[in-house]
Amino acid sequence: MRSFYRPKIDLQGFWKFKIDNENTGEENGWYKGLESEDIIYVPASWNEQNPKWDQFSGIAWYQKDLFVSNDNGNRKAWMVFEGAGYITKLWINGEYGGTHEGSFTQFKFPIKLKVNEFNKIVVKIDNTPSPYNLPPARDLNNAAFDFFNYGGIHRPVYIEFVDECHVEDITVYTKSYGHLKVEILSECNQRFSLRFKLVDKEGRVILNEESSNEVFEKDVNNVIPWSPDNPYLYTLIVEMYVGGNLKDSVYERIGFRDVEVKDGKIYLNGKPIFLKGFGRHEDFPILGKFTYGAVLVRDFYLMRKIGANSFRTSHYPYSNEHLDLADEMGFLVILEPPLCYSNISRVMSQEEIAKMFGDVKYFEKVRDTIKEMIRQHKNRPSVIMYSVMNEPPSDIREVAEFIRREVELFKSLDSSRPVTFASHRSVRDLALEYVDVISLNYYHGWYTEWGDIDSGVKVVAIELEEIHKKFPEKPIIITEFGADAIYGLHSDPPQMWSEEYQSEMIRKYIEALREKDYIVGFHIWNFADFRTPQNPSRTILNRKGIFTRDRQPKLAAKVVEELFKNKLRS
Ligand code: BDP
Repeated sequence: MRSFYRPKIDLQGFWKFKIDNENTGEENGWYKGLESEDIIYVPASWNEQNPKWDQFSGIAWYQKDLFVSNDNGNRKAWMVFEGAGYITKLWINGEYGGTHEGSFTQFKFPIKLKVNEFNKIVVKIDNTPSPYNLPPARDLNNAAFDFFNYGGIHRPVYIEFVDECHVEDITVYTKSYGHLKVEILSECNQRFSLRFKLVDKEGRVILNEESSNEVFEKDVNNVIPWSPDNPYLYTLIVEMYVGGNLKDSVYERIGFRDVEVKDGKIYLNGKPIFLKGFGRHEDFPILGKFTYGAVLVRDFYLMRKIGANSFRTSHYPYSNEHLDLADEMGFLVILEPPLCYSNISRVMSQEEIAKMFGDVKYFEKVRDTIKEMIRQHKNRPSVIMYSVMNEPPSDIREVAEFIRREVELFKSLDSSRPVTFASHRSVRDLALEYVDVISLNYYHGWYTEWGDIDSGVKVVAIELEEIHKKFPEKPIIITEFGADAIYGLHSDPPQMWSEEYQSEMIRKYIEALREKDYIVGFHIWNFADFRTPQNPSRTILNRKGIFTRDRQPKLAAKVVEELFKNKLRS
């Protein structure tokens, strides 16, 4: 939900910064103001802004002094973080303002500001790895996930002012034929009325109706449906009035579309779709986990040029801007919460894993994060499916049961989208029965059968047949496959780590599997190289990108373009 109406103070810029190695900041009253000469930029992770902070994964403090010259008509204020963490704690003028856990979802704290004075905004960020964090890690280089554990205020922060009477949330449901249902969550202890406006791309107001009801339902005539070919967006504006006076105005960019899974296919607006695309990451030199708009534009044009129409938000919910662009440019998104367990056995034992996944408190923490994610992104036409997690150890009974409950939770929060999870347990997975679409990650030819792509592909083909036999009605997406290639490293014949090996592996997987009718998508791992923890199988970056970290093409980019455009269904 966004607003052009609510006054806002953007807190982007330079902040004071101080590392708290011993976690003594709170007892020493740092929340009243920091003594430090260090400067940091927000938004962006702290690590690469100064090589001294690069390997730091603990507690750090931020401070911004803000002169507020206008009380904005006595409005309430809150501070919005679009993403910071892992744990964020806020103080304003020495007064505690709230705590939030999780790096990749938006949250806000109500605040009180002094007018005509400087206000001290102090934020404590705790990015200490822990096995019970989402996702789990033991330390910087020993994590269950294969991406760098960046810390800080990664995404935009701002202060927003609202009237006592305001819209708290909007939920939009659409159907491609023009059905529109809007549910409003409001906060107001006076009588109010709402006005719903729908504006098309050309700026024509095609609907303008008043209602005192918080649920608004309507069939809109002659809508243009949203699809990758024509990602037509409408602007839905909701205004709130008390005694004829405008109190709030918020909007969403919406699309008319529906998603359905049946007879082994995924349908968008009644037509079967085939997903061609990538697992991605939010990762860029110096910025860390902040995705700068210009980089996103380059990425999306590169994806479009190559013939891609889809990606998964591996392995955490992406930023508002990232998904705004998917809505605008017509990409089909699988939205994933920050639940990634690929290397969990490096972090904990089998018993500890079973215990964690059986723990009620753990489920509640996961539930809260999922709720935040869905609340933030539920109105996006681009989000066609949820992936409830990545590579859980789902050959363990307790984990499979956890997934079953998670799927139930997703369905109860949003029954309009199908659900999947990215499995790397293949035929041994105990949770495939719970999902609408089966997603499989395969690295035969890289982590096993290394150096021998043909043998790797054979294993994949056999395992796929076995899974399909067991679940003939479920569509299957290959959500990860790929090989590392060091930019500029060539080899004839193709050998591991060369650009040729990477292109051959991608080509052979797609050529061998594309005829299988039950496969409804290929996501290559990964769109671009990205930074990882240090370990013996990584050279600073994971090199499975078909583009480098600064978005230059490797040999595979051309090969993938040919495959996506000419060898796969559209
Ligand atoms: C998969 C993970 C992904 C990794 C990838 C790899 O889902 O996060 O980066 O393997 O090893 O297991 O490259």
